[in-house]
Amino acid sequence: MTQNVDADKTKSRALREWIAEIARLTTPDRIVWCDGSEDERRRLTAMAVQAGTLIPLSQQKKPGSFLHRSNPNDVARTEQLTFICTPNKDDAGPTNNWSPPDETYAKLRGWLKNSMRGRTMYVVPYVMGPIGSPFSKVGVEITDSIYVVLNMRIMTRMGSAALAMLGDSDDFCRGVHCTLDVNPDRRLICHFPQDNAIWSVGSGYGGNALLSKKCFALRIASWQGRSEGWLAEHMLILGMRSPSGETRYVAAAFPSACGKTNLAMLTPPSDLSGWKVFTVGDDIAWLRVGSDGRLWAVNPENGYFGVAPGTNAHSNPNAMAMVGHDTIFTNVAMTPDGDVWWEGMDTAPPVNLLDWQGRPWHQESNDKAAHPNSRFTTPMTNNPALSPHVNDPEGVPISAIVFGGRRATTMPLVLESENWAHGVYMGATMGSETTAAAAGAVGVVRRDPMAMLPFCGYNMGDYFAHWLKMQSAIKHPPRIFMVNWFRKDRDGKFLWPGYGENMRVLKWMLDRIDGRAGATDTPVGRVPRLDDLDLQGLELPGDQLREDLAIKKDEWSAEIESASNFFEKFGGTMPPELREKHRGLAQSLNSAHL
Ligand code: SAT
Ligand code: MN
Repeated sequence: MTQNVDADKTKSRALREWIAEIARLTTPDRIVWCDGSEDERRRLTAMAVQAGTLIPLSQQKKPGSFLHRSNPNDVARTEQLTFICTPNKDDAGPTNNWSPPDETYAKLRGWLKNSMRGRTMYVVPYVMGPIGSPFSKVGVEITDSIYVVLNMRIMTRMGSAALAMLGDSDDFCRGVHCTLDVNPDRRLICHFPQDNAIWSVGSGYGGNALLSKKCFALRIASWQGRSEGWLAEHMLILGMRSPSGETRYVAAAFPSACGKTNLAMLTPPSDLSGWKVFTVGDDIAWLRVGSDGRLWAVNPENGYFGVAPGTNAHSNPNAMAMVGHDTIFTNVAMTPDGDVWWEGMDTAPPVNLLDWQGRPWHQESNDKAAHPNSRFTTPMTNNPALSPHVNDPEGVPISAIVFGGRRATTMPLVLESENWAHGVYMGATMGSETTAAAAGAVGVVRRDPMAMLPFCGYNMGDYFAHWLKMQSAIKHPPRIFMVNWFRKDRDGKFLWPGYGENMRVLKWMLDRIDGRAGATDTPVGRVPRLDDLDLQGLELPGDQLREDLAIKKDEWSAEIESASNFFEKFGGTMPPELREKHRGLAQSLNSAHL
């Protein structure tokens, strides 16, 4: 057993002491510091293959790629087991699970005692944000999972660069991850924002185990953002280059598994010739006010952890290209010739398919071949649409913020806010039908403010106040919009074709900002009229689009009622400005003739 930490690994005494402390607790057989090198990747991959953690795919069909099958009890984030641990319960707020730090540490220490005996403890230093950016932050994840190390290597800027950035500082996010025996009874994901620390136990899956992602870059970072005056958001960032060569940037928040990755790397329809979309990020944005008074965004991540099912040459051709090599697939189905398959791939399922658990699968089977939350982990450099500005230290300037959800009714295709406060209200009241990204029922509408309900590391009432307060710091605020690609007609058919055609909606937003496109006022915001949208070459019956843009009084009355109930939860922490906005909207809706 090795417990002495090589002094030559890091200049940070705080890091050495912390590693030694966790090693004393977990008593691993050995400690391995990850350097992020290609050689290390090869070595760890070979070990993972040997252990059966990774299954090599056909090197002709998917060069450099592997399949991982997770424990069937461990296939999505577990929100009921995710906790914010602050001394004061109110700091976590009514929408987070809370537990007191001392008790929680004691319980976790009990579980972790000698937990890495016979195992290797990997020390994974990583940077969130571009190397060399003053806005980037260092994290270190201790883990006993090679799968986690190999994923972290794709998802973050991992290894020596992070130790170089840390130097002798003690300012890093301390992440302890131990898979234990993947037993749901001993599974907890705990955040200690005051200690800049995360302890995740008993799960090896995605957002539960890759601590850089939801745990650090959203829950802990949102806490830091509040005290440091910036925003950590569950948003994609995309650039749109117009035919005249100008690029504008949009940040957009949607709940997990609502097509953020597809939107972030959208291919514009050929009718909108000369337009091109570039991806800056597909999941998380750190937003700060620049010296020019605009809002600037960086993507803290280095790769994509995208939902596989539904990804195909039509929904996301760029994603299909990027997962063609050097990708780790989790819980997808495998073909007999060593390729991958999932529902919605647009090719018939091959015979002799193995399902996500490695069992023979037949077309008559009622079960899905790929798990609905099966994923690909791909480096962002694989993305043909990657923005050339993804590593810019200051980020990219944001012209528009978009909030969106998955709603079968009520929400029009697009809605423009009157001003920042109204936009914050739109975000705060956003709702969406639940998806497979989190364990639990699928398809139920829940309020998911700014798509941050599962990811805000503090009281959401205070979070709304922080959003409102940001306005005074942003001299040139982005315009805020709401979108819904998922509205359905009476027969349950989608009213809008979605995917690449969503470009038409984004284009309308830019045209609005530049004063080139019209809109009509409704009591709940501005919507385009049919001829305000660029519909060139799109075959869509006018009535269908009108239905998609309609604001219906009965639906909105129900919406406002349900938002009231949600607001009630927050009691005194709900900013009066939002309550006021809410009352105003309810009144104008009441007196409107729609
Ligand atoms: O499992 S993750 O949290 O990383 C993915 C998601 O929910 O968006
Ligand atoms: Mn997400």
